[in-house]
This record gives sequence, C-alpha cells and structure tokens, in this order.
Amino acid sequence: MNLDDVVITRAIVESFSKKFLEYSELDVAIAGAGPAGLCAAYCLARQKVKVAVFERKLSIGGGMWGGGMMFNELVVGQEGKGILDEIEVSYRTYQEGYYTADAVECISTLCSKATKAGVKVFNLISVEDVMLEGEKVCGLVLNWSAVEMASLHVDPLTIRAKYLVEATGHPAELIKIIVKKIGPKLLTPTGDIVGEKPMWADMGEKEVVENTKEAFPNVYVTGMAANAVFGAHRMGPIFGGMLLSGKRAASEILKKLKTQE
Ligand code: 48F
Repeated sequence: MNLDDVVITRAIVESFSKKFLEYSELDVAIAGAGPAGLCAAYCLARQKVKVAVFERKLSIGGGMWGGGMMFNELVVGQEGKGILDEIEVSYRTYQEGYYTADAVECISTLCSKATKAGVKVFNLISVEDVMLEGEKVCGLVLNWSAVEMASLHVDPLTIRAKYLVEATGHPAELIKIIVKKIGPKLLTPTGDIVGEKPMWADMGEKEVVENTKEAFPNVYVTGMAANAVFGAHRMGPIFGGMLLSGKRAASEILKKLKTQE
C-alpha cells in the first residue's frame, strides 16, 4: 500500500485536535512536567482522575534528566526510596539512607507510567495566565511555546479545570501570575510569594512535602515551586522530595474531589 502524505497530515491534526478538545475540561490541570508535576499526574490518573500536564519544553522531565551538574544519577533518601519502589525504578544503596538511581531510567519510567495510567501530556505549550470566573481561578491560559519564544502577538486558548497544580519548579510561574494579576492574596503567611531559601538538603526535602498544599483557592503547589512559594530551602540533586511532594499534591486533591462527589 502506498502512503499518502496528506493522510498522514490529516491523521496528526485530527487526532491532536480530538485529544486537545477532550482535555479542554478537566478535573486537574498541571503546569510543568518536571518530576513533581508528573508524579502528581500519575497518582491522580491511577485513581481515574481526568488530568493533563502542560509543559513548555519539547522534552518532559524538567530538571531530572541532568542529575546533579549533568552527572545523570539521582540520589534519594530513606523516604524517597519507597516511591521509587512504587514506580518500579531500580536503585542502588550507596550507604545507609542514600540511594542512587539512573536519571534517565527514573524519568522515562515515570513518563511511561503516567501516560499509560491516562495522563495526557501536552508539550511545547506554555501556561501564560489563569482563567477567572468571578473570584474563582478555574483554568489555564495556554499558548504555543514557539509563540512565546518568538514574542509573537498571537492570542492564547483556555482550558477549564476544577483544580490547578503549580509544578513549574524554582520560578513558580503560575503562582507569580496569580500574584501579579490578582494581588498578594496567597494562603502563605505574607499573602505573597515568600521566596526560596539557600541549599539545605535535609531541611528542603522535609519542607517540600509539608509545603505541598493549596496556595490559592483551588491551586495546589508541588515540587520546588512549593518551597519557593512558602519560603523553604532548595535541596539540589536529591529527588525523593519532588516525587513525594507530587504524591501528596495528588492525595490532597483527591480528598477535595471526593468531598465534591
Ligand atoms: O524544574 P522542574 O524539574 O520542577 P520540579 O518538578 O523539580 C525540581 C527539580 O528538577 C530540581 C530540584 C530537585 O531538588 O531542585 O530543580 O519542582 O520542572 C518544572 C517544569 O515546568 C516547566 C519547565 O519547563 C519544567 O519542565 N515550566 C516552567 N514554567 C512553565 C512550564 C510554564 N509557564 N508553562 C509550562 N511549563
């Protein structure tokens, strides 16, 4: 059978459009496909929650591919080890309480588990704003990253979600947008973004899980964004906290979704 180039084109455009339209109304929309966002998405999709992740870059996985300073091995601590078991990533004991995993195996497995569980990942799409209905933040405003990169004057499109997850990492871009557009009305002690503190792995790993919570009504923060928003330490190339934070974001949202049923 001869292949028709235009049929290939139609197949791509029609399937993408169908997928995007299907995911334009969601239970949960996640900004950023780093380890925290992907892990949150995976834990939600396992419970049959309709969830999509929007990622600016071509590649998903955020800062996990590069391990520490491009040495592509990760470290997880005692608590993080359990979640590697859960997503079936192999690891080696370096010494008691320190475990190493291959960065590429870890992120590719997480991507595979998440997408097979039903997460839809839309890469090359940047979150540029939030949608409001009355006082309520209820969606993400999206544009092609290429439009953003070329600074073209092209209007965005919008998707609706019951809950949003801020998983954009250190810059906490989604929460920054909320503060800029709505004012310093966050559920933080100051109402504003408190700001990330210097490196302290031991503290940062614990704080990132504690700080995984609602930072604005219907908007949950996870991963490094949680520590940036609530004012806690960075932890560098130790990744257990990112995965545990993603899992916690999912369980907090699941509780809320259950109370709405
Ligand atoms: O930065 P990233 O990996 O965040 P994370 O999941 O994990 C942090 C660790 O990688 C590391 C660390 C561990 O100790 O400190 O830094 O918290 O992933 C964030 C993703 O969000 C994307 C960005 O490209 C990256 O892949 N992103 C950022 N802003 C936007 C965005 C945006 N406005 N729209 C869409 N995606």
